[in-house]
Amino acid sequence: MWRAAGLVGRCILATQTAPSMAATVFRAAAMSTTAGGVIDPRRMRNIGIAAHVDCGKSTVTERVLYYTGRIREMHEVRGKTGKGATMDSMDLEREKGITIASAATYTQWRRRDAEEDTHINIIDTPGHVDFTIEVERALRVLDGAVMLLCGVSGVQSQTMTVDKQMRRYSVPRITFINKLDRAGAEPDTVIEQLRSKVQLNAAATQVPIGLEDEHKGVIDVVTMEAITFAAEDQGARPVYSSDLSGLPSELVDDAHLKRGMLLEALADVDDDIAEIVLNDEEPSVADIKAAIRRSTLAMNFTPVLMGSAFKNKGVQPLLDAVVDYLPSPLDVVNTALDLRNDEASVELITDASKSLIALAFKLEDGPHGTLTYMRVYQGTLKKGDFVFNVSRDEKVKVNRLVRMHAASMEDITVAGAGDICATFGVDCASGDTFSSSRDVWLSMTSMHVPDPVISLSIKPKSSTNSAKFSKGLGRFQREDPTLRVSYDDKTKETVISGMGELHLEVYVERLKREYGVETETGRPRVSFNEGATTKVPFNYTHKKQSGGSGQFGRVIGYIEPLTDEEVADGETFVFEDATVGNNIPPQFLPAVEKGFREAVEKGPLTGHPIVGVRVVLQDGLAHAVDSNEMAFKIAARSAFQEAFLEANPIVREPVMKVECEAPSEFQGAVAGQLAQRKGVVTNSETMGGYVRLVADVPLNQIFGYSTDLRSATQGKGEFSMELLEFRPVDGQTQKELQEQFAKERSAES
Ligand SMILES: Nc1nc2c(ncn2[C@@H]2O[C@H](COP(=O)(O)OP(=O)(O)OP(=O)(O)O)[C@@H](O)[C@H]2O)c(=O)[nH]1
Ligand SMILES: *[C@@H]1O[C@H](CO)[C@@H](O)[C@H](O)[C@H]1NC(C)=O
Ligand SMILES: *[C@@H]1O[C@H](CO)[C@@H](O)[C@H](O)[C@H]1NC(C)=O
Repeated sequence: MWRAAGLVGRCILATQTAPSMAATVFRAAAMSTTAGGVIDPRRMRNIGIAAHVDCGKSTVTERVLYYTGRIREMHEVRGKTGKGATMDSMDLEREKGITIASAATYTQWRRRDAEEDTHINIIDTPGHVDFTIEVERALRVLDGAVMLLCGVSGVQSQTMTVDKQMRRYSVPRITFINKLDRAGAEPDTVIEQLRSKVQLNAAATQVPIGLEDEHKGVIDVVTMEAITFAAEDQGARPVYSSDLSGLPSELVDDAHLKRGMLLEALADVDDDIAEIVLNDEEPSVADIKAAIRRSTLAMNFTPVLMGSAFKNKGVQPLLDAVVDYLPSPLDVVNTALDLRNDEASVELITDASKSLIALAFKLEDGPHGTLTYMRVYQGTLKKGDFVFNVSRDEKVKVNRLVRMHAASMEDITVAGAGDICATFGVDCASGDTFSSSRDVWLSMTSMHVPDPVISLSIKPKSSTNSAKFSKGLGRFQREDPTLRVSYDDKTKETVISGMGELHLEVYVERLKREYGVETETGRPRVSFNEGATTKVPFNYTHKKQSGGSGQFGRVIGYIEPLTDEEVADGETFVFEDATVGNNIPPQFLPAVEKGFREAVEKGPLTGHPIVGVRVVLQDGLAHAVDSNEMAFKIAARSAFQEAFLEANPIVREPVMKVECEAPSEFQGAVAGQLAQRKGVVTNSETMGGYVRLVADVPLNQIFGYSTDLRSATQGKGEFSMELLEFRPVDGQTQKELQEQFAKERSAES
């Protein structure tokens, strides 16, 4: 759908009036023959709305799209109030159209008194607790966030999860307390909780005019203006008034009090405002706004706004705050990894005239094919251009560029640095980096994919679903390199492996929700591995003389564990050819290496792979007639197997770094459960009624932990985990694993 005419004019005008923009940028915009142009990154905001369930994220997003003119009607969001049941199918269809399901939605907002629009991309932030690569990428492409809280329930343990995500990815945020119309709304309490429980330097920039049924609007304590919203026009035209005389005096007093608290909170972290306040001077509105912006970007302050999205109150001032206080792409430092230089980090420059670096961060299957969402970090992505897939050294043509609106899609010809757009027909994986030429080897994502730590057999409940099942898994695999899908020939089962129980559960759930495939899964299995601990020489001869042509091959050398540095670098197996002379004819060397590689695939103790060994081949012997590739491969494999058993082999298991949070009264219970699961607590801290415990726990001990934790904490505890390292299991466990493997093997034969 084309709705670009107005936009073109504005964009070009915008570019012209920005004197510091590079001249090349302007040319790029002017040259484009159809709609679109490069947007000045200073007038761009890429934001996420971070909230846990039921805070009103959908309602807020919908009101934002309504007030910014992207949708024409307000709907009850997803018919939760029962209205949905009576909607006819056309309404449902329309409702679907505006459901903000897309990974990024574009809109424009003209801030009060501003001369130009700000271009806002709202990025959908998945709310999962665990840190899958997909969550990580979504959070990575946004520059700032609006954190939503409910004015009644305030800070909950899920808020802590949201907080952790924001901190982890260094996302500056503003806070909006929603639902002030609800009985029991207490914004002051919520702000107090933000300060004490979440430990944010938070202060109100608004006070409510009335709460619950009486909620009419807010007083902006920066400008000391009352902002009210009329019910008749669905709050579309907020009324600003600096005459507060009609308001109850307690309310005005409260506004003055909160203004003082705001200045105090800012003075704590901002020298400029501190100086003004210390000199007993009155800071100007501009001074205060600048200080709020600086300290929000520095992530040592969050301004708190409030209202009721449902009752159409407070949304426009929130949008103004997005423009005023959240970072533009120019305010954020982004780096890429130089693949030709040991993944050294390189700072990217948000400049449309530089060479292109763009990241594909999300794939979405839609009626028109697969849509690939991209964030342009540097340079300009143009329709018709060829871009290079850095991960694969491949050239792809960008046939179509679009911007996703709430209910429609707009074709564009260029997207400049800082912008977010989508492409069709670029069949790639999420996480791929694109550049403008073969000479640029910068990548936004590391090529090191961590090894999976857990696996699960999985099959569709009904065989009629097997096509959808494969399609879904194929898609997830493309999106997430840490998810592996394999087929076990022996058991005839599909096996998925990944970074943790939750990681796999997310995909099992997504198969159900997005592909309608119910599945049956086996017991999760931990990915152990085996390793050598000492250096052991080998001298192995494979010899067979049975009737016709025989087989002969000898390999001499040693095996040894890799150094810690090599392991840290991600090495798992190293083969070194240190032979001199031609005792092993060169044509057989690849077969020798192949034999060693086959040997490490399945360790003799537990059947899990052997990692962290080096094989050094020093010498060998061949026979003029009987030597061949097969003979050398077998010699190598057998040599390794013999030597490995003498190298004091060990079994290692993944040990996770587990972070738990729960109200302090449950500290004992949580610590006890961790100890029961062989966890070692490495850190614990309490903050405002909450305790946070960090522990090293073997993954094998974690199964079912989320249920246990919930029941021990009345549902208030939460945890997340990530791989810390692989560690040798204790002697007893090793014995058990070996016995179990031996039993399985004898059952097979
Ligand atoms: N009273 C009141 N209710 C609201 C407000 N905003 C949202 N709600 C209601 O709260 C419920 C949840 O709102 P949603 O917008 O669906 O919240 P969400 O955070 O997207 O929730 P999930 O979709 O479950 O993640 C709905 O019934 C909304 O109508 C508000 O400002 N006041
Ligand atoms: C780019 O490279 C990645 C990683 O090798 C690959 O998975 C993807 O399919 C490639 N994309 C294209 C468009 O070829
Ligand atoms: C390897 O074994 C062979 C046969 O047993 C022996 O003749 C040879 O000397 C050994 N080589 C080394 C380096 O030990």
